[in-house]
Amino acid sequence: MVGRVGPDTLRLTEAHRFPNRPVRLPSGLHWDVLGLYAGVLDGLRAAGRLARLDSVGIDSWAVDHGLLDADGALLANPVHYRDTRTEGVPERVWERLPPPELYARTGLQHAPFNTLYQLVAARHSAQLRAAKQVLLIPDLFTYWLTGTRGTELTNASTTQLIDPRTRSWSREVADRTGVDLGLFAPLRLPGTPAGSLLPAVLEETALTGPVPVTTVASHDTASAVVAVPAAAGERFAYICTGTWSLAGLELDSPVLTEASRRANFTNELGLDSTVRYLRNIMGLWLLQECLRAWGEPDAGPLLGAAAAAEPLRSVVDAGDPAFLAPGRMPDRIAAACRATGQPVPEGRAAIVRCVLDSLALAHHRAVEDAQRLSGRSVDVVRIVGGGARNALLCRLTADACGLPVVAGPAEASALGNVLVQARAHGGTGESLAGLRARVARTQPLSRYEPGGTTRAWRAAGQRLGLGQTPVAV
Ligand code: LRH
Repeated sequence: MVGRVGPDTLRLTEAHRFPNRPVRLPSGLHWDVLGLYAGVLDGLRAAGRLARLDSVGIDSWAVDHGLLDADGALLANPVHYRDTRTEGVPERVWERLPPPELYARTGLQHAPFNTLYQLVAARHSAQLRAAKQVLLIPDLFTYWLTGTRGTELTNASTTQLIDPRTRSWSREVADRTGVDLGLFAPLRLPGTPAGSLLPAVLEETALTGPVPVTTVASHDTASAVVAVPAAAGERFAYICTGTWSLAGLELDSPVLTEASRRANFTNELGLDSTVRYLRNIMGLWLLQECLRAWGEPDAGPLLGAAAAAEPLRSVVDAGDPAFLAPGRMPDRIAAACRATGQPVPEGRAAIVRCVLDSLALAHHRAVEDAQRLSGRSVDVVRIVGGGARNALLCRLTADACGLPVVAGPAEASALGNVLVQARAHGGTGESLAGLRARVARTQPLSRYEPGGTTRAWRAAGQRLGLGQTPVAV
C-alpha cells in the first residue's frame, strides 16, 4: 500500500497484492516466508512506480517468528500458529507457572499459539538449539530489508513474555519457563527508525535510496486500533474484523484480575502507552474456510441469501479454539450445532447466516464483558478491518450489542501503519487522538443503528451455555 499523508489528505493506493498461502509439510503447517518476502519486494517495486517513498513500515499478524543462526541465516520456514505442535504444551508450562500467576505477570489471553508456548514446544528441536536469534515476522522482514534487528513492542506483547505494567520483558516468566530472552533482539518502539533499505534491496526493487524504514505498531491489530476513527473523549469499543475479530477497549493500564483471566481477555500493548484490552474471536476465518471448502464461490450472492435467511436459527461459539485449525469447516459447524441440540444449518446460505449470527453474538459478549471487567462503559462500537465492508455483519453486530455501530475504515492496519510513519517523519508529535481525527476527516464511514431488542441474542447465547462468562483454565 502506498499512503499519502498531508495536512488534509490521507489516501491509500494499493500497489500490489499477493496471496499468503500456508504450506503443510510432513513436519507441520508453515508460512511460505520467502514467497511472502518476494511479494514484499514486488510491492516495493510497484510502489516506487507510483510515488517517491519517504519511508517504509511493516506490520503483520502476531506471535509467529523465524529462527536465525549465528550467521543471521533463517534456519527454517516459520511454523504457522494454526499448527498443532503446541498441543499439551500449555499444561507443561503451567506446572512451573500456574495460569493465575502467568496472567498476573503478562496479562495475556490463553491461546495455544502464544510465542511462549511455541518456544517451549520447540525446546528440544535441533533448530531451536542452533538458533541465536528469534525475530517476529515483521521484524524478520525489517531485518531482510535493512540488516538491522529489533523486536517491536506491540507485537512483542503477544509473546506472553512481556509485562504490560512495565512494557518490558518479564524475566521472571522467561526464567521460570526456560525461555532464553537473549534470543530476542532489543525492544523497539513504534515511530523510531529501523534503518534504511539495503543497497541490494534498492537494486532488486529499482528504488533510489536512501529509503528509511520506520518501526510502526508492527502487530497488525495494533496498527488497526491506531486507525479507529474515534473522536477525542468518545466512549467506544472497537472490533478489528478480518481473519480474526479482535473485540475490546483501549485502556491506559492493564486489567490483570482473576475475573479477566477467566473471561480470557488479553492486555496487548498499543501505540503511545495504551493497552489493547480485547478478546480473540475466530472472525471471518469461519466464513473463509467455508468458502474454501466450497471451491471459492463468489461471496456476494451468498451474503445476500444469508441476509434473507432465518435469523438466529443456530449459533456456534465463535470463540471456541475447536475452529482454529484449517479444514472441513462446514462439517465442524454442523457438528457444533448438533452437539448443542440446535438444528444443523442446511445449505450454504443457512451456514453463512449461522457464521455471521455467531460472530455478532461473540462481538456482543466481548463488548459487554470488556465493559464489565474494566469498569468502563461505551456508547458506540467501531468496526474496522475487512469486516467493515460486510454490511450484514455490521448490522447484526449493532443489533446484538444494542449499540450503534460505525464501520470503517476497512484498511485500518495499513492506515495505522502509514500514520505512525508520517508522524515520525513530520516531527509533529501529534497525539493518537489527532491521528484518529485525520482518519475520521478523510475516510468514508457507515453507521448502523441497532434494531429490535438484545433479548433474542441473549437467548441464543444461553443455547450455547454462554449465559455466563466462559471459564478459561
Ligand atoms: C490478527 C492477529 C491477531 C492475533 C493473531 C495470531 O491478524 O494478529 O491479533 O491474535 O493474528
